[in-house]
Amino acid sequence: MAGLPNLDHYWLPFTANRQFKSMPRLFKAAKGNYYTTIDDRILLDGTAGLWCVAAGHGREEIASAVAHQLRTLDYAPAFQNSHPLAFEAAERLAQFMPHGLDRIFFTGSGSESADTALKIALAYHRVTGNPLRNKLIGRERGYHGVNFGGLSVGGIAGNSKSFGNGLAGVDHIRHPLDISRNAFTRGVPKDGGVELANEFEQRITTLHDPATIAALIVEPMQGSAGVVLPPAGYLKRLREICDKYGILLIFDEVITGFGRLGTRFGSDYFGVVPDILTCAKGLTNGAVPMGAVAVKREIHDAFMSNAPANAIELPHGYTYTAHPIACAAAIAMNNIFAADKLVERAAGLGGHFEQAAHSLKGVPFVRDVRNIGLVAGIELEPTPGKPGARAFATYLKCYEMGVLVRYTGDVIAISPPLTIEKNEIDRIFSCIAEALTSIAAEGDKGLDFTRYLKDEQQWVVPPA
Ligand code: PXG
Repeated sequence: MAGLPNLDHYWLPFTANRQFKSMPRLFKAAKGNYYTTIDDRILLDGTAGLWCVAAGHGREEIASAVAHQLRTLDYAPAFQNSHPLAFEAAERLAQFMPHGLDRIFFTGSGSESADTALKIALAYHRVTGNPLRNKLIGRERGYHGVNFGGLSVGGIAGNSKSFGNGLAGVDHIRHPLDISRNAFTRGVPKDGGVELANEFEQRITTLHDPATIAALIVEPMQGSAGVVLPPAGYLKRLREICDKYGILLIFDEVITGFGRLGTRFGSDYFGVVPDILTCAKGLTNGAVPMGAVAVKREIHDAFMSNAPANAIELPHGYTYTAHPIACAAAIAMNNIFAADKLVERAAGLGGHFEQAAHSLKGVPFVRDVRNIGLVAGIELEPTPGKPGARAFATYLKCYEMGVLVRYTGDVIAISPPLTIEKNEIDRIFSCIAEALTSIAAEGDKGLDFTRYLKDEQQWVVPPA
């Protein structure tokens, strides 16, 4: 067993730091669909890291491309200069994108992609002579990262309430989750999509002048806020309303991109093409931080033809835009998608995955199972006064049993690498069933997190 590092200095993101440091969960290696922890547990990765390791861990193709690039060109200035891999990565990504989204702006993350997309939308209207189109619409329960733009159009109060007022001129439409009507639906709910989308039109016409709306941003499937699926027809109707009023439609595909739904993008799954599409995560298999914004050619060209000659068309970008290492990883990942037929693989596993996920119906506390592609959300009855406690206990019990699951609120979210095998899918869901059954049997004791991971707790070096 490896010793614990000094835990004092690192401030973990989106983590209960004090609790974490009382029971640290540290990974030291990963290969294929498995992690190894520093106390040599082997964990089946039910979450593809954080939805990002689509091709499984430790891909040699990515490692060698990155190592080679580091030794050849470690960095090139991103502004006013560039390097060939930036163009090659953009070309490959454009070819992978839904038809028409073939102009690519690179970023360093999903959050940067969201803010970049919002800025492109606002600047597009300005450059095409509509500067009054400057309101942005998001959705309840939407997650578009943590920067101020994405936070403002996002719809999770817990993420934004500590940080002031955010952007002005932002509104939100309703989220589509309706458990009372749709619990245990397999795939997308069949009914209500058009009516729900019509609420967007109703809202912008009664509360705003639609001619003041720059863009609507939605995730085709809401991942972070608990796997919320759009009912049939919903996204198509949003597209129609955007077209009717000249509003840009942005799909945030940070989670739904790169095969997660059994198609390359959520756009392909739903047959709806946005004007702007953001992605990150699976773009490099999570191996190197990178995000991208794909833009319709007409939008890009409007900047090129309307800005004065020799002027910077879009005053936006990052030191690490199209970083050579990230581009090398993205190109290697693009090769893997083709060589391993990963999207087709994910599509082929969808039926088995759905069956396994829905086997949880009837297991203690399970009030809904939602699934699409290789994503499942298992919503639990919350413990009165202790929101999230059951899901946290389930996560810890699964960890003890050798399966990594993710929880958000009272929803367990499963999103394995697309390289997952059928027997591994079965193991993930049977482990969750076993965890919930034992938590139910243990009552309050089952929710006492200090009982879990005793081994790790022993590593904590007592203060001198
Ligand atoms: N948009 C969407 C739709 C996302 O899901 C981001 C933007 C931000 O990406 P970055 O790279 O800035 O983190 C995300 C990120 C979870 C979970 O468990 C989800 C995300 C990140 C971490 C955990 O649901 N999504």
